[in-house]
Amino acid sequence: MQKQVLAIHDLSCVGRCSLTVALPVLSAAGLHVSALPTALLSTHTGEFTGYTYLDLTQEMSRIYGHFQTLPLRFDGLYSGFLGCWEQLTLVQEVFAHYRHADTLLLVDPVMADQGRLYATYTEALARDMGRLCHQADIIVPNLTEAAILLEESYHARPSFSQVESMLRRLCCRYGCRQAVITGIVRDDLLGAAAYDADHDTMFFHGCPPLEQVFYGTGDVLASALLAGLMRGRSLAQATSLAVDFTYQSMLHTLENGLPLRYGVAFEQALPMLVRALDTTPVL
Ligand code: PXL
Repeated sequence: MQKQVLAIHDLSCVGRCSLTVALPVLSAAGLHVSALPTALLSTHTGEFTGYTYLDLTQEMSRIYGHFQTLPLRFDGLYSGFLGCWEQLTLVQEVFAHYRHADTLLLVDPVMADQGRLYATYTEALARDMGRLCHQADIIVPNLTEAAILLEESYHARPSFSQVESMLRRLCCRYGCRQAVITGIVRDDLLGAAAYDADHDTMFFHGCPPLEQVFYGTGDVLASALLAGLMRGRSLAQATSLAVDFTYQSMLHTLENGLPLRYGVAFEQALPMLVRALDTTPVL
């Protein structure tokens, strides 16, 4: 049976991120993906000015109302960028409604990067993002978001033992089984660190760091991670795959020469993701 995922993110029309990344990546992985858009923007909010912003909270309630009249069943629930604080309650309700024993609930607590909150995010929304993490099986913050969730100050280059401690405390505090922190440097490699609380196992996978600042890589990585997990891969396998896919997307972006604010060329790395999903054994 084809698995179904509900992706709850904004639609930024230009500058590949959120839904314009999540939908194609999950679809390429063979998943049936539906969307619940949180906001409509002309571009994402990093390095663009003058963008339009339409909060979709009211429309989300109407869309969810219609969903409830349909026999929908989701095997994966995936949230990211939210439009405003009021949406937290609605997304919590959607999660509670569609979660069943086998659902995988992934929360990417999108709110900040490099020590700074995103332009449209309020302190209240960031403070309460933990409410969604409490419902999650797996959370995928970057280092800034992990620090906010743990109510501690942000350090750009923590030691790996500090990262391990953050992962353990995130799982303990929010009651999730797994956590992945992105943007981790270890042994001169840049990648993601993953923790499985059920087995108390830690895992890191990285690639050579690139000096440029890319956009939308968190969404590329989290979407590929979810794709791997939904296709039955272990946390370690899915993390490696997601890091490699993100790295390949960044390399293709540099080949293309388009300004980096337009997001990464994940489209050109999709064949690699699909091949890996078709050939990596399900352990
Ligand atoms: O990739 C995270 C993200 C998602 N959506 C919007 C953003 C950002 C990051 O800047 O601005 C609208």
